[in-house]
Amino acid sequence: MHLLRGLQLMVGFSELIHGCIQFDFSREVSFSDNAQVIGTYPGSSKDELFGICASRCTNDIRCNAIDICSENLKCKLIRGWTPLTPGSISEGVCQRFQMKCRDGYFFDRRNESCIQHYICDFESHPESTCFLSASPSNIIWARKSGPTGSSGTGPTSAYRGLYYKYIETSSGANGDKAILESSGAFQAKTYCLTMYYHMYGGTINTLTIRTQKGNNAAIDRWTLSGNQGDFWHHLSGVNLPLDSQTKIIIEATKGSSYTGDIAIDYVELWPFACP
Ligand SMILES: [Ca+2]
Repeated sequence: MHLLRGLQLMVGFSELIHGCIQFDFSREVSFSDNAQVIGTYPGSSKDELFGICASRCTNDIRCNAIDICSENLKCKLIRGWTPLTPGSISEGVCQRFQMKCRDGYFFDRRNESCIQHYICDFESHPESTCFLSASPSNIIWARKSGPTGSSGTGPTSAYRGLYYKYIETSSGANGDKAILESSGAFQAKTYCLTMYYHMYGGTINTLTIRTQKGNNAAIDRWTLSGNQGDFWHHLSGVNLPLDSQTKIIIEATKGSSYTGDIAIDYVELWPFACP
């Protein structure tokens, strides 16, 4: 704790460079583990070593871990290190700390840096990592924890965390729509959207993901209708060609009765095509 707090103060100025703000302890390693060392620096205490190497690592795009070594009081910058099973080895005289990206970023090994990754987990509102906001529509995507208000429809809990978004179908008309839209501008390339959806009930209508460029007609990218059972399902990936003028739309359509609650959780948007 003590070390991490000191580190965050030391590297705070550089967090915007790669979106990284902390190094988490991973395991102990041997001082002679030199395979991917790209720099070794001396210091007078472990705290000082932490500050020296964390700051250098954050500013070196090749670096993604640091070793703090009691032997000879040195710290090391580690390149491209793949996390192993956390734990100790007996000869460990260095503590290895893996670079972590701040919320909304993930470590892209190909480019060896933190790149932006959107997540809508609905655990807070507003949510800084989320790319979706409400759009004027007949009914709303409501944020909810626990079961929905009706039996025989909707989830009993979130897929992840406590909160999810859903459409409440106890009021409104058949065919009413709830719409979430992306609010920012994207780079011109194909993104991959993944999410969890819950479509349980006798009058489930339709969930649709589409893209729309400016005022052009929207294009359906994925759509599903009808009762899918009382489960959270994983949508493993939908390719979305985006650019600065193209938005993402997630639309749920109400069915004929109150047993049509449709829910989503943990929507992620990755800055590359689906694998
Ligand atoms: Ca959630």
